[in-house]
Amino acid sequence: MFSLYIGNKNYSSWSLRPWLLLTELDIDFEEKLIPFDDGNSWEKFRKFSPTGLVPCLFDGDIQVWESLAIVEYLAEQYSAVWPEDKTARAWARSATAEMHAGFSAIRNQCPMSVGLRIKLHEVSAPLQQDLTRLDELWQQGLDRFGGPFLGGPTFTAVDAFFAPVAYRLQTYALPHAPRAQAYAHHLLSTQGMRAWTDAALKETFREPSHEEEFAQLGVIQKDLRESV
Ligand SMILES: N[C@@H](CCC(=O)N[C@@H](CS)C(=O)NCC(=O)O)C(=O)O
Repeated sequence: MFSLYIGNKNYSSWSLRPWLLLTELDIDFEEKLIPFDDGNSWEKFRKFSPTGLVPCLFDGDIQVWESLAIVEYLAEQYSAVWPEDKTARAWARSATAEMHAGFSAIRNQCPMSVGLRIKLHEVSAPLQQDLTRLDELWQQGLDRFGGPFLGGPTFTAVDAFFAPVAYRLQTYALPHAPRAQAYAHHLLSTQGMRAWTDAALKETFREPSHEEEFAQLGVIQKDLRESV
């Protein structure tokens, strides 16, 4: 059986990706949630991950780190990881790689918090550019492959990679096109995302550095997490 090491569900966007893929594809795995240590997790995480980062997957004694490598490792055993159609598969791999390496303004200026609702002080020009590209990319996938997922009728790795963005659009009420909104809503309503959301909202752990960052980014309007 697989073991997947992840961080706190409220914060850890990279952990969400392979966790959601395994969950939505109904692949059996053991979840190993190791809480962050407020910027000092490196030594603790190095015990199971060579980069000191989560996620990290074990398949027996085979260790796979980096979310994209985990997805490709799983794809060797489960064809449902990528869309069946060759064109959709090529598009999904490209969009997934773009998410993994790009969208840095969304990732850095809107860190993931499942439970907070924040009104940003400003939507910077780089953030607006990422949002414009996101609308374009999502619309393209949905139009070309017929939805309701980005690569066609089934949930695949490309949806898992954009799942944290669905949380970010919700948390920061980021401006986006109606089509993108409908897709984000659809993602948030999958059984896997509902399970992740429920668990994240139950977490009583708070990482001070993350919490401080949220408070600096804008006005916190709601905190839906269980109180500490
Ligand atoms: N490129 C890596 C990114 C992994 C990453 O940055 N993980 C964050 C959590 S979302 C982490 O482990 N941070 C350590 C910490 O905050 O102490 C991947 O794709 O897996």
